[in-house]
Amino acid sequence: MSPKTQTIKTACPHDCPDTCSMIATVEEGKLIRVAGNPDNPFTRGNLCRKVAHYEERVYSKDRLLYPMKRIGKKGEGRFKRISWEEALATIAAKWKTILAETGPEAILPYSYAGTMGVVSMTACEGRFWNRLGASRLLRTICSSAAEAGYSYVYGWAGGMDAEDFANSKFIIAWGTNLSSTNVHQMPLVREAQAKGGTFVVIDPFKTRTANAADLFIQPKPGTDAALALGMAHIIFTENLHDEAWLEANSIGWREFRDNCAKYTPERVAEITGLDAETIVTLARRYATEKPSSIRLGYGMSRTANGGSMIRAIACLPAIIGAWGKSGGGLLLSSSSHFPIDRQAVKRPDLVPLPGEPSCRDYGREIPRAINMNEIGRVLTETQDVPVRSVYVFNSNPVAVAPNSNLVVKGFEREDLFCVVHEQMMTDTARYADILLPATTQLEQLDLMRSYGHLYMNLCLPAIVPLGESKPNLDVFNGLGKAMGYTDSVFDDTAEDVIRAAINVDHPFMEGITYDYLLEHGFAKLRTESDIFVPYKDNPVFGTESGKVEFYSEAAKRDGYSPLPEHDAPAESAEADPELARKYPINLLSPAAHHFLNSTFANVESLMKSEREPRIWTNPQDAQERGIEDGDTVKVWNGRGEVQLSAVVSDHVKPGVAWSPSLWWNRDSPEGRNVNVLTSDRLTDMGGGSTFHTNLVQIEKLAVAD
Ligand SMILES: Nc1nc2c(c(=O)[nH]1)N[C@H]1C(S)=C(S)[C@@H](COP(=O)(O)OP(=O)(O)OC[C@H]3O[C@@H](n4cnc5c(=O)[nH]c(N)nc54)[C@H](O)[C@@H]3O)O[C@H]1N2
Ligand SMILES: Nc1nc2c(c(=O)[nH]1)N[C@H]1C(S)=C(S)[C@@H](COP(=O)(O)OP(=O)(O)OC[C@H]3O[C@@H](n4cnc5c(=O)[nH]c(N)nc54)[C@H](O)[C@@H]3O)O[C@H]1N2
Ligand SMILES: [Mo]
Repeated sequence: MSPKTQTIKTACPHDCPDTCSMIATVEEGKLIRVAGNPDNPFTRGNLCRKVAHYEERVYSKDRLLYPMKRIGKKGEGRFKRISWEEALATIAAKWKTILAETGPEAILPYSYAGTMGVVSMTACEGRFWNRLGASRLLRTICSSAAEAGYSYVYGWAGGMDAEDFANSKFIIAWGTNLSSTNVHQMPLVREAQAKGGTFVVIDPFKTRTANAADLFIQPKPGTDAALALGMAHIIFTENLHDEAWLEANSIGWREFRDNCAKYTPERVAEITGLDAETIVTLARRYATEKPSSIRLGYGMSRTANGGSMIRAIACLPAIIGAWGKSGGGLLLSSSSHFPIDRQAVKRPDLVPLPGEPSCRDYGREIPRAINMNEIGRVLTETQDVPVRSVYVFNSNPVAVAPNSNLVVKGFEREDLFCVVHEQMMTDTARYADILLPATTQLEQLDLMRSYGHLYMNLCLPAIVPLGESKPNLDVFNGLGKAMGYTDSVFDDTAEDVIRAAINVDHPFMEGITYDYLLEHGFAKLRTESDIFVPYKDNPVFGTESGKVEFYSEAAKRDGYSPLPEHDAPAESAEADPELARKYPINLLSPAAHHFLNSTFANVESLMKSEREPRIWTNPQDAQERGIEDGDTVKVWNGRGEVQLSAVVSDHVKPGVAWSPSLWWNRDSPEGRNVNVLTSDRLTDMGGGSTFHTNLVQIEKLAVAD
């Protein structure tokens, strides 16, 4: 290695369960390459296709390098360079006017997980916005339905150690496409298979993950609650449940058992479209080939009945007494295992000072909350306090939010003062009045938790910021000062935030200090055993009763059935036959292999691999419409219309189509991606997104002669 070559320990910041430990190689100040850190037992030295050539993204021609102000029409993308001083002063002046005239709830931060950093995401969602008293954003686009469904059973707390799947005899990947979305989980699955274990995939689409499965089960979308309750019924009737464990650790299991009796194999077969035999075999094997485990994804919960589906599936490991034993249980998310000091990071104590405009002027104790899935409606419909300004960071709503024709209409509003802080000239950035350049993770200091494993990573900056780009925290500190706030919190550095975050008295954090992380880069939470086995001895769950709640008073209070049930998702043939006659195809729109939501969808090599905006349709549906493989098709419903290239394939069953997310509007035919079709209806629980519950019609696009 030449003396001018340096290696720096960092981690991938993107919204993915794997959160890989990375080593960046820098030569003369330039990022040459990134590699997976071979010392991390989960990363194992490998990066996914998307991140393996991260230098392509860091030095992308789309990078924003200077603050700019709009000089063209909204969305046109014409800007003029300005200084940071002018940018911050313009924003502060505009916001002070809005504060005086309408109050701080007229200002809406819109952000998600463009970076998952404790500094750049968690701290920046709180702090400045709390002090301003702005509208709160309900960050529901991804995981909230699943969390709500899971919580009724267990209270919210994590699950299995991802590394413990290697010790399972029977693994179900249920509604998650691990080979694309959780790549580093797959070697652990293969380890289990090599030891004789069975790997099952349950998905309405034959995914890459399904290709690695010993058993692939393809139910109709939105019917998994029926499948899980049917499995439970078989387990109870064949006496395969663990009665001693249920007696000691749960409430309501007998009522649950009795209620499951209506989910007979025949009825479940009818609902799911599976053979009764398949359902019975799956239940028996799951209950007897122990230890058995379930990897549950957030993906499938983005269905109108997603909360109920997750709730029903979550009951299964408790029935068979899978918890507390290595290789058994379930993993939805590991994020709640990380005991960081959220108060110190987010600073909920910061509020507008007495006499300053606040939500109290509207009779509210805390600022009103806006569901991010409804951003289109919120920006276009009358509100008691109108949204007059939106500040977007860590997100690209014009491309990623559902019902996007309405989202665009909102962002087109001439009277909406729109600030976007971004790394790239995204579809959303084009709508900014003031556009601010953001650093990438390679240019900033941060701390990463993970929602897929138990390793914490310190990310050191590898290169100096490109152009005049700045990290989120620096911008919020600058905005705090421009607003005239004198609170010392706006002098905090990223290192201050990280040190405060990990300064907790918790056994999982023993010895994980800033200095330890500086030296080692990453650390696994210090759980009792190297492989964490939750709910081992006399477990206490996070529910009101402290037990697993098959019967949930909390659910009942919230207006749901106290016992898990299957109900057909809204906007399905069962729930709305009239709509289904017009739009007979159920469109699923999950993660693309080579993109991460809309991130990486501007990296040329990855665009090439993803080919073009496509839709998978069954040969029977295609034939009925005269569609051949490769044809351009028009896909539409009451919300809008897009053009996609057809892949005629039996990877989907008749009546179902699949279009991965997400191409930029910029690179989509007629400037519109699949989210024109997706619904802004919320899930049954948790106010989540419903990217998989959309009825559409498809036809071959007539070629003009
Ligand atoms: N390559 C890549 N990786 C990613 C992402 C990405 O966009 N691309 N996104 C990241 C993010 S933000 C997240 S939240 C995670 C999501 O990761 P996953 O949880 O794996 O989510 P998806 O791939 O969106 O959806 C998973 C599967 O759910 C299936 N599905 C849809 N409806 C149903 C149903 O009713 N029942 C069942 N059983 N399955 C159903 C879809 O066909 C899909 O294959 O991945 C992260 N990783
Ligand atoms: N049709 C369909 N739509 C979907 C989904 C789907 O499955 N189907 N998935 C949904 C899901 S699960 C999710 S999580 C959402 C995700 O939606 P988003 O959170 O909007 O995710 P991305 O598209 O990855 O956009 C993140 C943006 O943040 C920027 N960014 C990254 N780091 C930083 C930083 O440090 N500072 C600033 N200021 N910006 C930064 C990136 O450049 C990128 O443009 O999309 C949802 N949309
Ligand atoms: Mo997500």
